[in-house]
Amino acid sequence: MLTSPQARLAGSLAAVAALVLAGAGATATSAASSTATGRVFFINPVQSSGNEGLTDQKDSDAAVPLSDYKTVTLTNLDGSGRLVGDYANVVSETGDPAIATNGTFLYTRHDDRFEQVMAYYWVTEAQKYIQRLGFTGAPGALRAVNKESQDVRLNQYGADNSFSWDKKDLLRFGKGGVDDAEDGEVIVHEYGHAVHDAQVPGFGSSEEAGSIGEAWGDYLAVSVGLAVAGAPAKGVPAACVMDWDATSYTSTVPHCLRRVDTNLTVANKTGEVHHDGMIWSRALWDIRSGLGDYKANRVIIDAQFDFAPDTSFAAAANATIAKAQTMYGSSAASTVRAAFHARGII
Ligand SMILES: [Ca+2]
Ligand SMILES: [Ca+2]
Ligand SMILES: [Ca+2]
Ligand SMILES: [Ca+2]
Ligand SMILES: [Zn+2]
Repeated sequence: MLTSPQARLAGSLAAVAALVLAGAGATATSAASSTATGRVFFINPVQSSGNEGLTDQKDSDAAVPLSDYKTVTLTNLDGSGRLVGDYANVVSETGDPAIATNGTFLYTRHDDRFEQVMAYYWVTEAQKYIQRLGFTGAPGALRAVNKESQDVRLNQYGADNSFSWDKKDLLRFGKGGVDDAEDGEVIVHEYGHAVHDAQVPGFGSSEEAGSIGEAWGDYLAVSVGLAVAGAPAKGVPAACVMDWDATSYTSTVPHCLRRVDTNLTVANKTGEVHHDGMIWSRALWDIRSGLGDYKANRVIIDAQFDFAPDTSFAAAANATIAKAQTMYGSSAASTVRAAFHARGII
């Protein structure tokens, strides 16, 4: 059952500056092939364990059992021993930088280096997922999107959930409530802004475009989590966004900062981009249900190249329908049209 949008939005990410202004940044020129072992949340400990009773407890290790972590392979590292590679360049602004000892980055959540590992892993996995959809820039393939070593900064002294996307093609994660980079869905959401801006510089300059940006970040976070970490534990809705970060802000279960399966339509618009984004993200969720994640996400991402920086919902919906028609034909286009029509967008 859904809680009210207001309840879900209490303590939402309204302070996040979703302004996307910078260019796509430098393109990595050499393939980094080093790997290491890292310890992460997969994609967050609420989603992976099904335990909605987990709480931050002031960043204590005791708050989350070791069994809720997962040991993974960190790929595409440059071999320097730092968390720098083809798709992520992680910098700690305030804490010790994580440096591999014996090829391992094994920290727990009270250690600030844990969030650095999370940021490297989930940014890299998000880019690899996008490339598996075909967006590699190779001859005959779809265009690359943000295929570069994305700068990511961890700031452990930030008083608020100040992770933001600013003018410097930079992701920054703060520590309000649960440290933001302890939730892989927060990381991938922010990465979604970098993706959008790499596709259309300055994207998000109207309220509806800003809402599409928030929606896309939420939807990408859910998509990457399902693709990389698999189905959530029993009882955790797949459509729930930021299950772990939300435990600091929501009192109802399941803990979802937002969802991608609400029944909001344009009649419910409030003018707040995270709220209104749930209108768009539900349409994306329905397109995914109709076409399957592979086809849906190829259409959705490729269409985003055609969105104006200040697009309206309707113009972006029509561009997405046209893309579905081009890539997969009339039946797919009808599925996409129905998803947007159900939200009152067209
Ligand atoms: Ca970038
Ligand atoms: Ca932490
Ligand atoms: Ca937080
Ligand atoms: Ca989730
Ligand atoms: Zn955002």
